[in-house]
Amino acid sequence: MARPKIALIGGGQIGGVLAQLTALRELGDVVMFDIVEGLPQGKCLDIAEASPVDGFDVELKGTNDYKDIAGANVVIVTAGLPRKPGMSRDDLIEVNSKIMTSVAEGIRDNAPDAFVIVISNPLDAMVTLCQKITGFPPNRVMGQAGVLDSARFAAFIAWELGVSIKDVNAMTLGGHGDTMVPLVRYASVNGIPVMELLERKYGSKEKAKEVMDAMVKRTKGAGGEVVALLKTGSAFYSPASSAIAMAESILKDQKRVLPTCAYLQGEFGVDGYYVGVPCVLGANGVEKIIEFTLDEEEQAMFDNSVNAVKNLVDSLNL
Ligand code: A3D
Repeated sequence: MARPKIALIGGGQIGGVLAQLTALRELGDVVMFDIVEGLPQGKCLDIAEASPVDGFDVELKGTNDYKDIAGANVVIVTAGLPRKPGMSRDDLIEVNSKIMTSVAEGIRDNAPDAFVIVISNPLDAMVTLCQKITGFPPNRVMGQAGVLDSARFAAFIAWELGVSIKDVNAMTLGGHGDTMVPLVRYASVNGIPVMELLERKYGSKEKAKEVMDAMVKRTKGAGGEVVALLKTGSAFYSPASSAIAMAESILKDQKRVLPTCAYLQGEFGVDGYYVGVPCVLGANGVEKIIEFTLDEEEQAMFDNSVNAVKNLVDSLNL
């Protein structure tokens, strides 16, 4: 049986880590496309030359020709500019829309059966554009943001409580921007509500809320925190890990429940927009959108986030 084929569009910071993780986990053969000549070829050669050390049996090929992505099972898109300090993700919309248009055409014409995971920012708008141009069914075009935003939230909780990140469960909903909604009420350590644990740690509801509010704020600004430190680009290890978790769930039909930027058709009261919600990811891509009840405050925050996504996406005039 042929090995799965994973095409990476964009061979920059995230693209490089995606290629390395795909190889280390032997998810399949890698084709990395970039418009810069030599960049994807060099990165793939570099990673491939580590295969005798790390012991992985996959092929890695760098290319500047879209024809080489033919037959890809999964395509992960990182083509586009990242933020610099002081920029919002939305500031990237003009330049990255142009890039996404050519990328989506390349995918449509050369890998018409692929599942597509978009990472390029502004995420919710870029996924929407990618789906419109490829014309692929929405279950095959999705965005990575929620796995990362949720991982950041979970990491802050684990560090605050001094417990293993393996036992923390936390999720964010909504768009990939400052309006995202970290779900405090459902955050738990092996099912025990995080708010109860914070209350026990600090001895009062007020202090617990103060600590949680700070973690929520940090989660919403976590991308910017890394940008401010790096100065020359944005986070790349954690976004790559997050997209690989999604790709792996699809390639291995794991049916993991992962927060995914998915096309909503009435779910959570949203119709016709891509927004971050929990989804079952399996052999058919986004197999199911998992709905659950939000309380009044959560719903209001979610609606606010959806409105921010709508404003941005509507500005594309698709
Ligand atoms: P970077 O290292 O600049 O890599 C981008 C690559 O895209 C470069 O190698 C470019 O040569 C390439 N490229 C530019 N135009 C094209 C084109 N037309 N076709 C193919 N390739 C092209 O950036 P990065 O890897 O750090 O980030 C990539 C994108 O991911 C940016 O838009 C970031 O804002 C975004 N990002 C998203 C998240 C999410 O969680 C959603 C997190 C971090 C970064």
